[in-house]
Amino acid sequence: MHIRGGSSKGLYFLASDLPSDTQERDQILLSAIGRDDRQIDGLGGGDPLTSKVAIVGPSLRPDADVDFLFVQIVVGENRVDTTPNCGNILAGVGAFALEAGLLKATHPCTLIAVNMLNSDKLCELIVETPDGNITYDGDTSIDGVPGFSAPLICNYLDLAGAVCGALFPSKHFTDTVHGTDVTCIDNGMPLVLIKASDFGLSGRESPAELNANDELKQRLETLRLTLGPMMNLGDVKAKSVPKMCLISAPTQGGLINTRTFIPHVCHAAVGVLGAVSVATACLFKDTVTAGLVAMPQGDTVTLSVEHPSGEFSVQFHLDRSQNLPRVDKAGVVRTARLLSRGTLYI
Ligand code: NQM
Repeated sequence: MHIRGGSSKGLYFLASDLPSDTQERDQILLSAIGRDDRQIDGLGGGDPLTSKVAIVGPSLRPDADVDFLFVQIVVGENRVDTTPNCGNILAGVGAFALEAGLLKATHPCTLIAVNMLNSDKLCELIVETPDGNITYDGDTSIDGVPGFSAPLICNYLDLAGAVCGALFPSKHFTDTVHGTDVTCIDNGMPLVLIKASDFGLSGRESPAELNANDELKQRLETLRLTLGPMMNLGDVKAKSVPKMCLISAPTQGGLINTRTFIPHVCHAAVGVLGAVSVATACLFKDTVTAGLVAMPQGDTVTLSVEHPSGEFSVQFHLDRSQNLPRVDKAGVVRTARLLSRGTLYI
């Protein structure tokens, strides 16, 4: 099936329809999405946000309903990356599991526990299924997607260090690398935060403007390659993480403003887990967000992360019983839609 999940879209496969040999599997996925930068001979759209794959099957974990593996096809490089997860493609997993008959829907909603294989963490999806049938119609709008659809809730449990093994994998709130202050964080997505002003930018530039700035992209890549091993990710030359996020003060009443490189192209919006990781950094006073953000107070907080095409709100349930706050649950609202189902020729 071809499904829009949040502000991305991808091909969703039943795990049982793909070979278990990963090399053979990856060749099929590359042929399906496309191998060149325009992906002219496949179904991708030449953009990282439309070059994604979900592989879904029944879960062996007693506390999960389905297993989900996310695969990023790296545009124009004829290779795949399974290191990060993707919160947008995850949003379509509930629809796929129901449409494919992996699960039976209940009325009026269906709760689906997804085991995210990329990180071995759980996410609860709450999908609208009136009378036991999935509906895509509704009045919820998300930035980056035109129109309105049925809302679906994604509640992430225990994301800290999902990919890098620790929330602050470099063991510091702030590091200074090549003369630049950075915060390395992983609350679901490995991210490097840098103040836009450190590069002489306002942080309000358009993605097109930033994508045309070769000197900026070179400086970001130099930092990324140095920070990869410090974040327990090893050599990240061929990996799509860490993503690089330029931060600045909010301009629309939100918590913080962002421009995220994923990792070489500036995102038109912000990734789901990317937004969760940025918002998490804002809870700690010694990260590079200090001075830019009003520190969130309270145990349940809704935080708005501004991005080039609007804002993305995350709701955190915090445990403040220890010295430092801990995000117990991160909730986001997304929408998804089945675009097509059929036979793929490779
Ligand atoms: O951060 C883009 C997207 C994403 C990933 C990316 C995502 C996430 O917008 O959870 O959703 O960071 O490559 O789909």
